[in-house]
Amino acid sequence: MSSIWNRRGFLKTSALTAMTSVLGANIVFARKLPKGVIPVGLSKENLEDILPGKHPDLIILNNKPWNVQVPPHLLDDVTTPGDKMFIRNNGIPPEEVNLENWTLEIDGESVINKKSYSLKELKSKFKQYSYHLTLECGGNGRAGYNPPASGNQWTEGAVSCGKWTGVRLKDVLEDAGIKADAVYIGYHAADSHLSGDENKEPISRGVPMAKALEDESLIAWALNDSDIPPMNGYPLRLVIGGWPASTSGKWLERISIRDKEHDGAKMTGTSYRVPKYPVASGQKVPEEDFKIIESMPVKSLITQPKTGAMLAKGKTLKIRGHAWAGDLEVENVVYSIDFGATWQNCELKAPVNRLAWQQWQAEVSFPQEGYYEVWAKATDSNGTAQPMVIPGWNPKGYLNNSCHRVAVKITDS
Ligand SMILES: Nc1nc2c(c(=O)[nH]1)N[C@H]1C(S)=C(S)[C@@H](COP(=O)(O)O)O[C@H]1N2
Ligand SMILES: [Mo]
Repeated sequence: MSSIWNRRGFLKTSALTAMTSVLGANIVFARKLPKGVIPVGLSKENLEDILPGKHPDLIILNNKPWNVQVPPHLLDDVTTPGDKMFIRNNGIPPEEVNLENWTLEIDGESVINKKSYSLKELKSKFKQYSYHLTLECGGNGRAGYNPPASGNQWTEGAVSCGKWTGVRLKDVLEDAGIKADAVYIGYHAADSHLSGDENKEPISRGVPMAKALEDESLIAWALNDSDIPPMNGYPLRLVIGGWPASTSGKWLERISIRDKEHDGAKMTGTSYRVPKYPVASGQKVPEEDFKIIESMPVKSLITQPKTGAMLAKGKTLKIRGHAWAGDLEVENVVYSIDFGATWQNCELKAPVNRLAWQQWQAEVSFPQEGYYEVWAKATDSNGTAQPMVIPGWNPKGYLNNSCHRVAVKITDS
C-alpha cells in the first residue's frame, strides 16, 4: 500500500471499492475528488479499509495530510507494533516506492565526499543495530492548551516506542567524511508538498551534529523486524529517539551535513520552537524569542486501565503504563487517586536501551465507592517532574507533558 491514488490522481479502484463498502453508498462524484482528499464521511469509519495495516480503533485527526493518533489503552505494548504507531504526515507520502532504485545521498557544505548508497549497500557496508526508541510528536497534548493553538489537536496518542533496525547515522556520515566546520544535519525526503509545488518540501528538519553522532541515531529500514509501515516512512527513515519526532525524517532520500543550523522547511520561524522564556496564555511572542525544541520533556502514559473503568468496591486495580524523558532516564513514577494531594510509588523498570520508554505499574486500592481519577507523574534523572495540570502555554502548543488522567468508578457490587 504505497498509495490509494493512481498516477493520474484518481482513487485506485481497490480504494474506491473499500470506501464505497464502508460508506454503504456509491461515491457519485468520485472522479472529481481532488488527489489526497478523503471523503469526510469516512473519517470516523473503519481505518483498516483506508489505511491498510493500521488498527481500526486509531483516531483520525486529519486526512489531508494524514494525522492519526492512538488511544492510550492501545499503547499498552512494551514495543509498539506497526499497526498502533501514530501517523504524523506534513505532506503526501510517495506513491510508489521502488526498492531497487531507492538511494540515500549524503551531501551538504560540510561533507568531504558526496556519497550515494543503494539500500543494498547500506545493509551490506555498515554494521546493523537495533534500538527501541521513543518518538513523540512535539505537538502531542496540544489539545490541552487554552487559548487553543492551531494545528492537529493531539491528546495523548502521538507517541510510540518501536524496535528500529538499521545502521548508525554516524557510521554513514563518517564514511562520507565530516568537515571540521559541520554543525547540523538536515534530511530531505520523498514526500511531496500539499500544494503540489514540486519545488517545495513539506518538511526538512534535522539535529545538531552531537545528536546526529549518538550511537542510537539510526537510519532504519525495519520496525519490529518487518518493513516499516508505508505511512511511517517505508522504505527508509531517520530515527532520532528522545527528540521531537519531527527530526526523524520518513521516506529518507538525502542527508545534508550543514555548516550552519539547518534551514529546511519547518526548521525556521516558529515551527517546532517555543519561547525562550515563560509567557502568559495567549501572549504574542516575537519570532526572534523562540528556540528550537531539542530533548523532549519527562512524561508518562497510563495504558491500563482505559479511562472510564469500573471496579467493584473492595477490589484492587492494577494500573500500568510507560514513562520517558527525552535524552534522560526516568527516575521514578508516582500515582495519585486524590487529584494530586498525595502520591504513591509505582514499580519502575529500567529502559531496554537508552532512549526507550520505561514500564511502570502499581496496584491501587480505593477507600469507598465513587468517582476517582488515577493520575501518573514521572520525574527525570535531573529531578524534574511532570506538571500536574497544564505546563506553561506557548503559541504553537508544543510540549504539553502534564499528568495523564484516567477516570475510575468504584461501584457498590
Ligand atoms: N518525510 C517526512 N518525515 C517526517 C514527517 C513528514 O511529514 N515527512 N513528519 C514528522 C513528524 S512532525 C513526526 S511527529 C514524525 C511522525 O512519525 P510517524 O508518522 O512515523 O509516527 O515523523 C516526522 N518525519
Ligand atoms: Mo510532529
